Amino acid sequence: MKLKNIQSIFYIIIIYAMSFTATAQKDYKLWLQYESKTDREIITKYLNTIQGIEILGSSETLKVALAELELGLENMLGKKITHPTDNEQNNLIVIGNKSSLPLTLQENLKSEFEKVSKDGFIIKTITSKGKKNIVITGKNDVAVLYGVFNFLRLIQTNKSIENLNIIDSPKIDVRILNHWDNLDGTIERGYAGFSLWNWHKLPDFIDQRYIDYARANASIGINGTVLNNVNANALILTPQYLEKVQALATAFRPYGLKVYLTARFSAPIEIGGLKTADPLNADVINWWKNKAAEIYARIPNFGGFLVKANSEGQPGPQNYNRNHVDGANMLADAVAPFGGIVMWRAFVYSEHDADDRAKQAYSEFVPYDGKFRDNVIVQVKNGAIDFQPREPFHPLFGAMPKTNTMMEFQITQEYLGFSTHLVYLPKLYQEVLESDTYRKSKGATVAKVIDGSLYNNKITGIAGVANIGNDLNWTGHPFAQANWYGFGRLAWNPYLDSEIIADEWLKSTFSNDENFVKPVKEMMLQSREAVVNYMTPLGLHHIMDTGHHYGPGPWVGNLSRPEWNPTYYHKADTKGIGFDRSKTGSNATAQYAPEVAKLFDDVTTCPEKDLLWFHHLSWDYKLKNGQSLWDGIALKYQEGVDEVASMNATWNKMTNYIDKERFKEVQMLLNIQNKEAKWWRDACLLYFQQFSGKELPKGVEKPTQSLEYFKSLKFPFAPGN
Ligand code: BDP
Repeated sequence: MKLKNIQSIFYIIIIYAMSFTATAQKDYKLWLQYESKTDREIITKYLNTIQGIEILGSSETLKVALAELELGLENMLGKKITHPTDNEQNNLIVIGNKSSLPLTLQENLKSEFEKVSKDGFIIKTITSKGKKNIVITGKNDVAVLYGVFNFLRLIQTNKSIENLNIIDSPKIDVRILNHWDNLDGTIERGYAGFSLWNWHKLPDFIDQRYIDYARANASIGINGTVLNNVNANALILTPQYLEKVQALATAFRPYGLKVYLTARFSAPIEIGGLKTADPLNADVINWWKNKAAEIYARIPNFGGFLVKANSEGQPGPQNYNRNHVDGANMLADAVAPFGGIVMWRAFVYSEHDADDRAKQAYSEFVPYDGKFRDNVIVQVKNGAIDFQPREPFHPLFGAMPKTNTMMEFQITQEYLGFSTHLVYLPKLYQEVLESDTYRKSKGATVAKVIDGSLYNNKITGIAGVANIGNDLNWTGHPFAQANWYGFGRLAWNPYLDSEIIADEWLKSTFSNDENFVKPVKEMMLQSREAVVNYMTPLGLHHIMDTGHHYGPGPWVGNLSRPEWNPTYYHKADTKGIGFDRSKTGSNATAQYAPEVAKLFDDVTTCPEKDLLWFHHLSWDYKLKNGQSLWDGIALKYQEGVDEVASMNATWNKMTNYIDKERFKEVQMLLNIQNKEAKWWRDACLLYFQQFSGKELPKGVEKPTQSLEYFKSLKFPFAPGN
C-alpha cells in the first residue's frame, strides 16, 4: 500500500475516533448538555446583566449547587459568572436555604415559604434599591439544588427568566429508582451494559460515574436509589459489602440521593447463622434490629429496605406460616428508630393458586389494609400482571385506604423491545396516573392515590425499575434517556403532561429548533401506541417469548407454571381470543370500584384498548368501527408496523438539526425496530390465524416467513436474563 493511502486511512481512523468521543460525550451528558445556542438571544442578553452568584452557606450540597450553576451558565453563555467580591454589585443570583437568607429577604419571601414544602424550591426575582436579584431558595440545601437545576432547565429550554416567581414542591416523598443489579455486575432485565456499581473496586475507588449519576438524578428530583436486585443476595448486608454501600451513600449524599437496599428475607439464616427467619422469632427480630443499627451507624441517612417476599421463589414470612404484615412490620420496627422505611412489594402470585393471576395480589393484600406500620409502603406495579405494553391500572390502587401505597413503574424495557426500540414511556405512565379508580368518588385518579391526597397517607412514593447501566450513553438507546428523565419528572409531579416532558427533554438534550422539536416530539408520543399495536393490540398481553422475554412467543404453552405461558393469557382457539375476566369468567373486574367494574365488565362499554384483557370474544365479534375482531387485530398489527415506518421517516429528515453521531445511532436503532415490528406482526398473525381460519384483510402485508421459522428462532444469550 502506498504511503499516501496508509496516511489517509490513519486520518480516517483518527477522525472516526474523535467523532466517536464527541458522541460519547454528548450521550453521556444526558439532558444536561448546557450548550451555547444562538437561539437564546433574549435570555442571554438578560443573563449578561448578571454580575455574580452569591452563595449563602458552605454545605457540600450548596457547593455542588454553585458548581452546577457556574458550569451551566459558563457553557451556555460562553463566559464565567463567579462569586462576587462586592455584595453591593447589582443583579446577582443568590442561592441559599431559608435560614441563611438575610432577614429582609426571609420577610420578603414569607408567603412563598408558607406555601413551599420541605424539598420544594422558590425562584424569585426580587427588585430592591435598583438591584434585580434572582433568589433561588428552599427550606433546605437540597431544595436549593433542585431550584438551581430548575433554573438551568428554564435557560436550556429557552423560557423567560425575567421576573421569575416560581414555587414548586414535589408531590411525592420517596422518588426512587430500583436497580435490579446483581453483585456479579449483571443486571436482571438490564439492556444498557453491566451494573454501574463496581463492587470489586469499592469502597476505595469512587468512579466519577457515581457522582454523575447522583447529579443526573438530582437534576430531575429523584431522591432515592435501591442499589440491588429485588431477587436479593443476602451478602449485600454483610460488613464487607456495607462498607462499599457506605462509600456510595457518601458520594451520593450532597445530591440528596439516599441509598436503600433490598433485604433478603432469609438473610438471618444465610449470613446470620440462625436456624430460622421466622419474623416472630425473638432471635430473628433481634438480628434485624442489630443489622439496622449497624447500617445506620455507617450510613446515617440510609433510606430503608425494599422486599420481594414469597414471590417467584423468593423467601418470605409465608415460609413460616406468617403473613406479609408479620414480615413487613418486623422489618419496619427494626428501621423505625432511625427514620427508615420498608417498601414491601405486592407483586405476588402463585402457581398453586388456581385463580386468575391478575387477581391474586389484590386478594392477598386487601385483607391486610390498616395492619401495616406507618413506615411501611406497599409497592404495587402499575398493572395486575407485569409491565406489559398496556395494562389497565392495578385494582389495588385505591383499594387500601388505610395503607401507604406506592407505584412501581418499569423504566427498563423488559417487555417493550429492550434498549433497541424507541418507546417513550412517560406516555404510558401518564395513562396509568390519570386512570380514575372511582374510590371514594369520581376523579379519584391513581395519581391522587399515590400522592396521598385521596387518603392522607403518612408516606408517599413512586419507584421506577432503572434502565441504567455502564453503557457510554447510560441507557443503551439515546431515547431511553427520556424515560429516565420522564420518570423523574413525573415522580416529582405525577400530574405533568408527558408531552411537556418530551418537549423539555428534547430541548435540553438536542435542540430548541421547532423544526426538530415538533416532529420528533410527535414521534415520541406516537411510539407508545406503536409498540402496543405491533406487540399486543386490543388488550392482548404476555405473549412474548420465554425467559428473556424478547420477541413474540404466543405459541408457548409448555412451561411448568401455567401462568407463565402466553397461551394462558390469550386463550386463542377456533371460537375466539381473549381472557374472560368479566362476571362470566374470572370476575377480576369485581376487584375495581363498582363504576369501573361495570365499565370493564360490559363488553359494549369496555374500552377497546383493553378489550381482550377482560373479554374472550369470537373472531367475528364486531368492533366499534365495524371491523370483525380478526380483521381488527390484523389491522392493528399492521398499524403498529406503519407507525414505526413513519417514525423512521420522521427521523430521517432530522439530519441537519443534530450531530451526525447521535443521528446515526438512532437511525440504526429505528431500522432494527422496523424489522422487529414486522417480526411481531407476522409471527403473531400467523399463529392466531391457525385458530381464526381467516385470510388477512386487505392492507395487511403478507408475512415474509413461515410460522415454523418464527418458532425456531432462539436467543440463548439475550441480555438481561
Ligand atoms: C418480572 C421479571 C423478573 C422480576 C420480576 C419482579 O421478569 O425478572 O424479578 O418481574 O418484578 O417482570 O420481581
